[in-house]
Amino acid sequence: MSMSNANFPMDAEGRTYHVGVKRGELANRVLTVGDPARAMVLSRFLDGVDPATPAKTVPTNLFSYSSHRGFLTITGRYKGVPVSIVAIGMGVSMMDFFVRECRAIVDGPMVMIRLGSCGSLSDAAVGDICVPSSSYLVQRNVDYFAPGDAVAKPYHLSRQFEADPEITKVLVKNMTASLGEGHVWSGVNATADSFYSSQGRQDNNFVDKNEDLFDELLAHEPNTQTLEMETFVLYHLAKTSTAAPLKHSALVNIHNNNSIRAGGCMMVFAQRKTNGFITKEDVARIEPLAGKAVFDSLVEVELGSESELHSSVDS
Ligand code: R1P
Ligand code: URA
Repeated sequence: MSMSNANFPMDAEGRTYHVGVKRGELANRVLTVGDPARAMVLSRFLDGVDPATPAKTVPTNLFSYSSHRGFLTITGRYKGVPVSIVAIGMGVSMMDFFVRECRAIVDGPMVMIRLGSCGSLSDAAVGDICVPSSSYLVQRNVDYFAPGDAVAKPYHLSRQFEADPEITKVLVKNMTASLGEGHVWSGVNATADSFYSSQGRQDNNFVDKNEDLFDELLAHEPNTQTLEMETFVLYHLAKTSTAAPLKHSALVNIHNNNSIRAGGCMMVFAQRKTNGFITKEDVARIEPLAGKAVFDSLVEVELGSESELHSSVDS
C-alpha cells in the first residue's frame, strides 16, 4: 500500500491510512463501537439484512471494509436513512484515528454516537445503560513516577467536555423505551488511558499509586458514574471540529460552530463497587436492545445542513 502526503496520508484510491475508508463509503450518521463482533451483531438491524445471516459475519448485501489496522466499517441504511457502523478497537488513539479520518472523507455535518461498555462507580448495575452528558479524561501522570522529586499527583483529571444535549436526550428516551424504566442512567463519564491503573484496578506487579483514585474522581466530579476508554475523545473532538475546513482563520467560537455532533452511551459490564461482572448471556441480550435504541436515535436527530454551518461562519 503506498501513501502520499505525510501530513494526512492517503493511498492512491483516497483511503485514509488507518481506518481505510474513502469518500462515498461512509454515511454522515455513524454508530461507533469498540468490538468488531458488536458491529456485526448490530448490522442485523440494517435494512434488507437476512435474519438468517450467521453470527460473526457481515451481511453480504452491506458495504464493509476491514482495514489493515483493525478498523471495521459497515455501511447501509436504517429505516431508509444511510448509516455506518465503525468498530475501532480500544483506547483514546483509536478514537482519534476514527473521528479525524472519518471526518476527512465525508462532506457536510456528521452525527457520531458511541455504544461502548464500561465500569460503573455508581448504583448503575451490571446490564444497565448509562448515557453520559459529559466526560473528562483520566491520565496517568508519568512524571509522578520518574526518579527525582515527586510532582503533583499520580493521575491528572481534565476538565469536562459535553455531549450534544439533543443527542443525549434522544438517547435516554430511546434507551428507556428499549430497556425499561430504571435501567437507564444519566451522569458523567471518565475516560481513562488504561483499563487498569487509571481505572483504579489494583495490580501488585506495578507501582500505580491508585488506591485513592475513586475518591479523587468523585471529589473532582461527584456525578462521576462510568469509567471507560474512548468517550472523552469523541466529545472533545466534536466540540473542536470546525464547520468549514478551508476557513479556520474565520472561526471565532469553535464551540458554537461544529461540524460533528456527538453522543455516547455504554453498557455496564463491570460493577466497581460490588465487583460484579456481566455474563456472556446478558451481553447477548442487552447489545441488540441498546443497539436498536442507538440506531433509532441516530436517525431521529437533525443532521443540520452544510449551508447552515457555513453561513454562521461567514456572518
Ligand atoms: C475495555 O475492555 C474496552 O471496553 C470498553 C472500553 O472503553 C474499552 O475499549 O468499551 P468497548 O466495549 O466499546 O471496547
Ligand atoms: N470497559 C472499561 O474500560 N472498564 C470496565 O471496567 C469495563 C469495560
